[in-house]
Amino acid sequence: MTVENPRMRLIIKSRPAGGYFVLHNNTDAPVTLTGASSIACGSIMLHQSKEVNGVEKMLPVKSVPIPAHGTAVFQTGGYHLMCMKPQSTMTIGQDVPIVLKFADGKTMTAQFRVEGPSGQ
Ligand SMILES: [Cu+2]
Repeated sequence: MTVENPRMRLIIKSRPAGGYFVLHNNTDAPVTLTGASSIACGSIMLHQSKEVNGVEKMLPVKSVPIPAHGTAVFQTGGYHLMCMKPQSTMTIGQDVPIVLKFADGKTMTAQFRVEGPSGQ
């Protein structure tokens, strides 16, 4: 498994921050992302943005499947991590560690770069 371009988008610290990345499954078996956690976030939810009756809504999802040799894209308007309570270490320009959790019990940690509202 590899994580490409991991980043958090911080609007203001009192609001949840979105986490975006591309997850590559380089193995011969499908894997399922079931959650994430971070000391920088309080808690993290898996979300999917969907248009419902012309309004974009964020819905919680239990898991995200990644096929063998496939990818899952976490981006604005789609799947993303939701850092519910950004902590003081969540500072623009810094990296924060995010632990990704999988259905088989394995975890991996990636350093997410914290960006401002416009992605700088
Ligand atoms: Cu969200």
